[in-house]
Amino acid sequence: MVLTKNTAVLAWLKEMADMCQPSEIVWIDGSEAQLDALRAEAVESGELIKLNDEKLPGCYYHRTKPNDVARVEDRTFICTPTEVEAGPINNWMAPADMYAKLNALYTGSMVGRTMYVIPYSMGPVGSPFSKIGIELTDSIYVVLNMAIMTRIGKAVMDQLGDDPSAEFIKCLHAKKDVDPEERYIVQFPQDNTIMSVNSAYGGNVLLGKKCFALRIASYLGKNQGWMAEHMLILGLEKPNGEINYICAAFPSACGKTNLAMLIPPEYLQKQGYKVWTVGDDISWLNIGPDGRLYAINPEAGFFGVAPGTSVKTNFNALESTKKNTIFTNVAINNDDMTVWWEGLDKNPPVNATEWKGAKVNGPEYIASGEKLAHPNSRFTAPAVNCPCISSEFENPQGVPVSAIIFGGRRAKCAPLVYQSRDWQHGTFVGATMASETTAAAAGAVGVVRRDPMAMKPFVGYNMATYWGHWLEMGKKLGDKAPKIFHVNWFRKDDDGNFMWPGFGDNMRVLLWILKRCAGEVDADECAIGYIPKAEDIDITGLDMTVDDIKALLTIDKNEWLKDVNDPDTGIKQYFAQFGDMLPKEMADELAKLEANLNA
Ligand code: OXD
Ligand code: MN
Repeated sequence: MVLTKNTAVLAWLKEMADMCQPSEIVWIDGSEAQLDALRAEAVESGELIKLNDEKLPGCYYHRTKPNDVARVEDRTFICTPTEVEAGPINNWMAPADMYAKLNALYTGSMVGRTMYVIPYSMGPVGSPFSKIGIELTDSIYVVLNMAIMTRIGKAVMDQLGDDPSAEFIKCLHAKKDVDPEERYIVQFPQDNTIMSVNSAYGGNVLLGKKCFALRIASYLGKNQGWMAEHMLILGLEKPNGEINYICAAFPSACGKTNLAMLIPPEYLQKQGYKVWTVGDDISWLNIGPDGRLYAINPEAGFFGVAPGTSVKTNFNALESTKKNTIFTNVAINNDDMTVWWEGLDKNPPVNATEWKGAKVNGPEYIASGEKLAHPNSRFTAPAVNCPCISSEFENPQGVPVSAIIFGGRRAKCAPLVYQSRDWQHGTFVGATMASETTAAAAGAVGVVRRDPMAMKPFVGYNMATYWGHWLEMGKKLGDKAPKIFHVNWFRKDDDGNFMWPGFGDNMRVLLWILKRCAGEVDADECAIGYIPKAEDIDITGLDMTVDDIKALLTIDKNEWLKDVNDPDTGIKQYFAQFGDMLPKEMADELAKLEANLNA
């Protein structure tokens, strides 16, 4: 059944179908009956494996090709009319050349296959801040994941309506041969178009997530006066019932999902403190009628990294995966058809299937140095499963943001927490964000990688223009702007030990941040901004002293000057690549930082 009369949608669909030549076109209406039939079909074909329906009701398993297990930044393109619009840190190709290349790849790619038409809404259907996409795909796995990660179906088409000028994002995905040499993930920001080919891995094919909700949306936001950010959203409830909302941006794999679902230390729980999750990965930020910044989570599920998720590290994420979840590239316990991954517990299954599909003895396999689950194996879990999901999750107006936090993994440089002087300085703090590589990844340890606002792989236009947009938003927000902070949970002492316990204890830092927002606590101004007075970070119940907190808050001026001037990884060097496009305010802030450090 065709779900729309919108002539713009139908014309585009015809053009794509004529190119891909599917044997059948199926509209996804969002009904459970249709999704159930697709699950059955995918189990029949082997695309999905049904898991234990008592222990993991409604859960399925999927395995991707070993060459197709992660986002591919080197094959991701921003095709703006000119190269300068895409900027120096995005891959670029002229749109006409890219369309020609892609059209050749898509031609006949769905012969003998079904093209599914998925209407989806990023954000609650009908929210003034939500946006609509339509993804065409030949993968049932994509349909079923999109059904968890976004709001799909007929209600979305009804919301779009019949006006051919109504805005929607055109998304085309063809699995093709999953050939890594011909894999392309392409955004055409000026055309509201996303094209993905030769992959079946989530981040490359669930086109609502990184491709739309960050790359295309960041570009729309610049033109329409809002922001799309790689940020979690959490609500912190005080014993008196007041809830303040915080957005936080950390580079991929730096613990956004863990912070979003934080469980406070016991002594704070007893006092009545709670944390509520609005989102774990993406925020869309709009200025509300009262002039404050409001956040919605455009997603409806969590596409989380499984390894490392346990009862201890993230109880709420684990609980979220107990029903109606799709697991990708984890290990299977064949004794009871449940799932396992490194870090879940200390009992790898003996009768296991590892992520590539080989039957192995789990403990022996691990002892030989192998991994049962791929390090980037994932769960796709509905947000409604999360025990701490916020009551505001579906609020079409979003939640008012009190604080924005940036952060990274820095062994030495950044203190546990500091506050920027104002929005402009906060924009600079975000723009100069960096994280260090760990021993877990191949290559040198401790190498600084710049990842501005955690948006390096996700900004849909020139990063320098994006900083300019941040500055513009700050001007519009004026004194209603959220306060901007920077945190570092990963500081190490001279022996290489982490100095801060992290996880639930990060709540202690959030409480200081909210006190600063409410003007309830003083801070010391230093070269880089405002740092806490050590005694204002609550250490109740921790095996730490005020001196330990002081050590976490020290600023080593030489380390900071190196961060500014390092010829390979320094801020100056990083900014230089943007040439004239760099906003003057960012150059001014850099000069101020250097002068402060030399004073
Ligand atoms: C993600 C990422 O998958 O940031 O969320 O890579
Ligand atoms: Mn992310």
